[in-house]
Amino acid sequence: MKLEESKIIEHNQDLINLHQAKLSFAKTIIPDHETIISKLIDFQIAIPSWALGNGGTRFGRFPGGGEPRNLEEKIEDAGLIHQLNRSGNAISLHIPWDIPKDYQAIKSHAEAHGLRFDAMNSNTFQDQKDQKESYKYGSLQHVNPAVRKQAIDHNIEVIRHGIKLGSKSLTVWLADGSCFPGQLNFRQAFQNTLESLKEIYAALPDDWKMFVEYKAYEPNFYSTTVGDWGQSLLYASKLGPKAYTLVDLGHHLPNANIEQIVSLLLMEGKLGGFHFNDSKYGDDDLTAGSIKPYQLFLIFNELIDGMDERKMNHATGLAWMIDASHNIKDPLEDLLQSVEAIMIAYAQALTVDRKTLKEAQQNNDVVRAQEILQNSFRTDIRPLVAEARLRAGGALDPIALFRKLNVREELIRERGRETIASGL
Ligand code: PSV
Ligand code: MN
Repeated sequence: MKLEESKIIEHNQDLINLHQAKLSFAKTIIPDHETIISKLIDFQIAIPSWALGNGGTRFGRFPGGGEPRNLEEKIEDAGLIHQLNRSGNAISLHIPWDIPKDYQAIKSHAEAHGLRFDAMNSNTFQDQKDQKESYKYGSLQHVNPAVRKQAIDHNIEVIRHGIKLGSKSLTVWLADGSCFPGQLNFRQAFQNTLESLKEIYAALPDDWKMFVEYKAYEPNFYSTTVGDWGQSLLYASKLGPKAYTLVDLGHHLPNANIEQIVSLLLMEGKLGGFHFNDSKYGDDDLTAGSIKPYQLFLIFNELIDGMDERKMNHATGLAWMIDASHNIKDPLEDLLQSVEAIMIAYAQALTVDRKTLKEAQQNNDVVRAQEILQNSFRTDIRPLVAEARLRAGGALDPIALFRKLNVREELIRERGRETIASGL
């Protein structure tokens, strides 16, 4: 399903007066607003194919209806989000859930929706039907070389799918670890994983990147073989220049200082990608910015600081993606909210007066430093975010338009109420 462009124009006309009033006030209090708007227009966040349906929890799943039934429909849904906000021009696929039947046709379908293919994701955390070896006790870390080989081959196959789609990166997230003390020899698990990753790395095309995603726990509850940023950085450093750490916001132990992690990874030139979501307790996969918006802002503050230091392009220097799951919200509305929260945090961080902040830091003026950050966080930047959307051809209020056009009802009519998105 595609929206008629005239509906977006009509919607914007209805809201334009109020928007202009808010914008002109924002412009009076935010210096450099034109630069911020143009950076916001450039900034794009990839949508994961597995977040377009209702994920549920291990206790139950409550389908919302009209969920995408195949890769084509997942692309259409990601395209819808992009049409509404013009900030999500890429989709990230998970193999084997999203294996295309016809690569050229899928590529053209994505192009027709203004999308390209972001990082490819492998899956060695589940056993697939007819799979020879089981991943019950790990994949790349496994004590049995046959299991490791199967997992390595799978990752290489994922790279091949990605090459045909024009993707440029592979994200490896491993569920590998142990549930009980004594189950695993930590050093052997690390070495096995490293050797396996080296074989995958060797299959990467020259212009590709490999992202090593870490996670503190779950599904293993005693140890995880890529459990934190230190371990991920070790793998990435040992692998070589095409390997980077990927930070998923939900993959830390409670109260971890993620902004500091981000800052140091950037300093080392080893931060590669991001999975945005939010959490209260663990890997809750909630809407970005819904629980800890100040943390999201502080993370962006470090991202901008570190990227500017290395002269990196904000839009293209790192792989930006949402990785969330929706239990009770409409997935498309939830993703629209996430993108909005990310854009707001990015825009707020762009307003930080870095020169004065540096002076405050040099003078140990703690109060001033806090004032600078909180001033940026508490300034209502939303009119600039809306203006960027408007100029890029999106809707001033994407969720309001999504509801007004009865998009979900239309999708249910087209696809049915009981559909299940392939994958999670
Ligand atoms: C694991 O929790 C994770 O964050 C990884 O990125 C996976 O690939 C994704 O979720 C989907 O299972
Ligand atoms: Mn993730």
